[in-house]
Amino acid sequence: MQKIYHSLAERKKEGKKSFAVLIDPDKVNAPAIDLLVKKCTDARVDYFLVGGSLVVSNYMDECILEIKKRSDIPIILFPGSPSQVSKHADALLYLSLISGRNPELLIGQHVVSATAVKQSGLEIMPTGYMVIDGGAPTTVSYISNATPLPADKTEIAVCTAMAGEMLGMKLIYMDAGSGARKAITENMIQQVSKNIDVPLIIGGGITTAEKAYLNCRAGADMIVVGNAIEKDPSLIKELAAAVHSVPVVV
Ligand code: 1GP
Repeated sequence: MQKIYHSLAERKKEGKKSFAVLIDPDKVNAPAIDLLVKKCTDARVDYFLVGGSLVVSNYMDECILEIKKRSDIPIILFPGSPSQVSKHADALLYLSLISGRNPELLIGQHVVSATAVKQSGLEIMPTGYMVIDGGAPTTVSYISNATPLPADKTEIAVCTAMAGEMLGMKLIYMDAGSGARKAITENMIQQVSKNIDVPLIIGGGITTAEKAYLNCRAGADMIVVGNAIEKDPSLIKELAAAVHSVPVVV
């Protein structure tokens, strides 16, 4: 059953916004996970995303198990490569980099890893992944070998998201890249969200509760934050509160 997707779609229908904390397995250990999970549980974080454009440690499975030991918050994989598929998670963002023109990330790696992904038993959520220029090269822009979508070309973003949805993607994820200097503009979020019906995930360079709030007001259904929380875990509470305080508009 598509349990997690169902919850996301329902939340969107009800106009509820979600907050997800991105955990990079390279940057945590058990004590750090312990602290993080406590803070996320207290702040009523909706989802954990686990993964990254480049994960070099061998800590993926263990990291997920450590989180699971401590909380019921659903864990969604956000993999930079097929090697990051862990059966211990609850669901997988099955990413196709639709903003780029690198066939490997549109379909190539999916073919190579199809059997393993299917056998993982994970809930698969087909996701149109769009990397938006965040003002400086990010790991994702380098690793993907694909040009990010220009930050001011709103019409290209809209058409890309629409095409992704019509191709059958169940989610659209617009990402300025981890640690982006400039997060995605509210204008782009608003235009894209107006033109698609599937849930819209926004991440990359979000460092304040105000930005998270404005992004949701503009039409984001889920906000993802990684870097800012790694630097200051006390932000979790205010970010989650800001996202959850957005008035319901359906
Ligand atoms: C990156 O969208 C995520 O893929 C989160 O970005 O680390 O900048 O919050 P940050």
